[in-house]
Amino acid sequence: MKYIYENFKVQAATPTIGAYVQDLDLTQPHSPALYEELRRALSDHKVLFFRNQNMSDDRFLELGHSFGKLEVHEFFPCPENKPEIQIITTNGGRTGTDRWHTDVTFRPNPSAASILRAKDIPADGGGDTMWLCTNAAYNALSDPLKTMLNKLTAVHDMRLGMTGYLDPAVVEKNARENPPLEHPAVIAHPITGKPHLFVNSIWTSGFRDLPLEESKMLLDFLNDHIKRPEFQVRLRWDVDTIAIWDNIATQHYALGDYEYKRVMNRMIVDGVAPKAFLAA
Ligand SMILES: O=C(O)CCC(=O)C(=O)O
Ligand SMILES: [Fe+2]
Repeated sequence: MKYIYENFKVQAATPTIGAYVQDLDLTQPHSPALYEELRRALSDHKVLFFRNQNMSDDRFLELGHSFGKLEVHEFFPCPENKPEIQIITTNGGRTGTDRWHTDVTFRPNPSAASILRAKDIPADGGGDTMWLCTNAAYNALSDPLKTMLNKLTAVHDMRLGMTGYLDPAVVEKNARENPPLEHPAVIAHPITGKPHLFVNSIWTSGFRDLPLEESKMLLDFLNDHIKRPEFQVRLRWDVDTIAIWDNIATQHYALGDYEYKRVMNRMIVDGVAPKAFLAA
């Protein structure tokens, strides 16, 4: 489908997910109408990519605030007086984000969106990020399976994804503060109303009302099903590339195929409690 935008050009990366936003200079301030159009482009394409945006932290914050209230994170370092910007440094290998996931689904209100800017990316490649569309993954299922999933509730458990990646004492503390909780297995997107499969490989422990064996079988199937390349897009980063993703509409995977310092700046937009696509 072709969408019309007034303030910038949008080049779809795939028919399903991802788009490059062109003819837009984010180093300059912009009108509320332009940011509104950017939010529409995000709804249309689920992930937006911007190249060569050598913007100040103030402009970066303006971009973040235009998508909603920004999370303040105590865990990561930040630029001085800008606690909404997280500085995330990794060295490749098993970072934990090299697994398909939607961010923080163990929270009652998982993030609505994330904004990531590459600050230091060596020229040799590696450290790409991939996204997949959870609406396309849902739509590709058979009607009988959709009907079943529409009625199921999934359990999300922070301990599951963190164990083995963080110090056991840190896992314990975090798990105590975030006990397991439930979300519908298929949610209605809060903006578009479309159905999205809402289970992922690192936080979802199973389905509340299924016996263990059936729960495991179904979850394993879904976590395999979502990996079809037709649902995915892949971004090669350059310094000052920015990606904005709709967290509820997607899963992502950060490749660990590099051995250098990779530095990113990140902002997280607060979300709402996911609602079932079909009320039981
Ligand atoms: O570093 C990346 O490319 C993404 C890492 C990730 O999972 C996140 O920022 O939520
Ligand atoms: Fe993530």
